[in-house]
Amino acid sequence: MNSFTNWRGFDLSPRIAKIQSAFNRTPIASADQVPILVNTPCYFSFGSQDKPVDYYTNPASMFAYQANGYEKHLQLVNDDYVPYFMPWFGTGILASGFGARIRVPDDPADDPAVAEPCIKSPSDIALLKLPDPNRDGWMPRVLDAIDFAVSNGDLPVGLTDMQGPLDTIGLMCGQAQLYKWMYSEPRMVHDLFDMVTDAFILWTKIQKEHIGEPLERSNGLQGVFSPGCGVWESDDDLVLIGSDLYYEFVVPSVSRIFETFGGGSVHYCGNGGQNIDNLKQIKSLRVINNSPLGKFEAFTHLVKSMDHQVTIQIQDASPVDVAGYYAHLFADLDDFRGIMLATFVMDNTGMDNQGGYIPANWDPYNTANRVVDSVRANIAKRLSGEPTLQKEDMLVSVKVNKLEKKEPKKSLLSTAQAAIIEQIRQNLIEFDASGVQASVHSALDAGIGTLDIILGMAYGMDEVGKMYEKGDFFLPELIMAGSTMAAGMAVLQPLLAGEEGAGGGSLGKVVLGTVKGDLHDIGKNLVRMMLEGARFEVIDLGVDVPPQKFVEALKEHDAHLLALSALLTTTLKGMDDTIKALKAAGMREQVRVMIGGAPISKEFADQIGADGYAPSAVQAVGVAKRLIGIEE
Ligand code: B1M
Repeated sequence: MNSFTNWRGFDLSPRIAKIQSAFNRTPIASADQVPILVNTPCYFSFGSQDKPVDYYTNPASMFAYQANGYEKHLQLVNDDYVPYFMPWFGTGILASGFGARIRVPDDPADDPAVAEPCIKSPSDIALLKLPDPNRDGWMPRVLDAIDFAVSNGDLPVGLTDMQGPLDTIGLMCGQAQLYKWMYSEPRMVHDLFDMVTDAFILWTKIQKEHIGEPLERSNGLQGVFSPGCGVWESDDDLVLIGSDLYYEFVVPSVSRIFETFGGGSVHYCGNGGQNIDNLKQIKSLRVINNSPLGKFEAFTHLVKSMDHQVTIQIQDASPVDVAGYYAHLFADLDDFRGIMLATFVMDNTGMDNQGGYIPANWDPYNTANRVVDSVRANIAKRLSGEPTLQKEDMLVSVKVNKLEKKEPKKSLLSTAQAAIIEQIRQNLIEFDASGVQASVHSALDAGIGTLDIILGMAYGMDEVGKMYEKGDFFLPELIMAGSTMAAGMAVLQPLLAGEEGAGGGSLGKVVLGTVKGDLHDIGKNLVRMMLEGARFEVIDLGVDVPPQKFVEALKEHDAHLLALSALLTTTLKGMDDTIKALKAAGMREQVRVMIGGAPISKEFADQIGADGYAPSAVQAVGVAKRLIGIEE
């Protein structure tokens, strides 16, 4: 399907030419020259309402849904969209080839995703084999869908979802485990990256063989007709890790992939500012596909740092406040060379100006046209030197928090004892687990009480937490600090058990979990680590936990604190349902409920009658203590 310039009577050549010029980064003289591609209908299920029930089991159904939607789109929307068939089966395809189990959603408005990691310990890695795409995991489903579309359809066919090696290994190991191993087992993690990179390349080549396209070109990448490069990979987790780890483990692997396919596109959501210099190091990088998620300054910084060396695709969900969102997004840009809008409209969900998703009651095609008009109008203003924002709408620059220098508390410890506590703090912020254990032993030998030793570690944790909030540390460093603290606590555990009743033992039991329908657990695991570090006993029920399971666990463990996490707007309801289940079981009075996760706000917590809300894992400890009546 090489000369795809006309489809079902629509002339696509002017659109293709416009997209080609964005890939060539041709200077832009008028707003019309910036390609705007609005994906309606979305190929994924999140935020949709009418996906056929057999979407993931019947290639004919997936094809018909997409093709019919594109036809309607071409009739109704005034954008530059060029359709292709996206064989979409969720984000876990490559990981499933290595043995990760895919959770099949009950609800057609939900996407398949990896249910749990398949690598539990470093020794499992030695047993891994390169996947066989004709046999392993969900790879054969993708190939069947491609084969169906090639033989029976009238659309060009693109690659499936391509989570890159960083995300795929994160799904295989669990992100927290992976980040720990990056520090403690770097050789092993390098071997894993080599193997997953080989598998990624093999998997892409086989899809291309089935599609019948050359290595260095692709019909479509992530919903976008992409004449400029052969492959894409999602590096969503680059927002979670700092630049040293990304440089060491990811840059060589993605470079190898992109060199094999004549250039490629990296996708990530949100603010990846710490890794922009690393992105520039990736060989044959042609496109950055970013969902700014309302991080306007970060997006402007990305565009300016890239200095038109690559094409930049903006891939946010359509905002509810269409005019306001794009006025902010383009406020500080005046050169639109190589910029494309590649957004998507969900049937019943829109994005707020902070990147959170909220219910929307709209006609997607009409919304798509509003997006097109607003983007063109804002770009036209910037090209003619006009502001897109009134002065009062300008964003106030984000304040960078400086680390407070705390006055050391007056201590009853001798100078020698205080030096040991300082050593413990130092071991903790250097993630030195054996060092912290040795220092804890020295502290006990020097007659220091367990509570002072824990305070020394907690002070180090507090410092790490502040560096995380300031953006000097990232998720892996928080995880390393947590596991260093756990090593120190292991030395104290037998003594704490003896001190129970004297105030030295557990502060209380907490039942924790991510609510039904939601598989995100990175934040929840951080909350567990922080609570355990603060001496709570945590009963972690994992992810996708139905309300009744929370109720049963609270009864079984005689726990009075319930901590709920959620990352998807669509699963927030699970928190409300869980509180209702507590009421139905007659337990609401005895149990305090705290909630958290990126889409949660204090208002939402109040609305569903939760007792506490914490915006971060660090703050979760304070909230938990307050709820059980401990003032800090
Ligand atoms: Co998903 N994902 N994801 N994802 N993912 C987001 C969250 C998203 C914002 C990306 C986007 O918009 N493009 C979006 C959600 C939008 C929304 O609803 N608001 C999204 C989506 C849509 C999806 C899928 C639906 C995509 C699809 O398949 N179509 C799908 C859903 C699967 C499912 O759950 N059913 C999906 C899948 C995945 C992966 C499996 C690939 C992976 C998850 C891996 C895992 O968790 N094991 C994943 C990831 C990694 C992300 C991003 C990249 C990172 C999320 C994260 O872990 N952040 C995210 C995009 C982004 O943020 N750039 C995205 C770091 C973590 C430390 O933060 O969890 O907020 P967070 O926790 C914080 C605080 O919120 C707080 O403490 C933590 C640390 O301070 N906190 C609490 C959390 N819980 C708390 C509880 C408390 C107190 C504080 O008290 C009890």
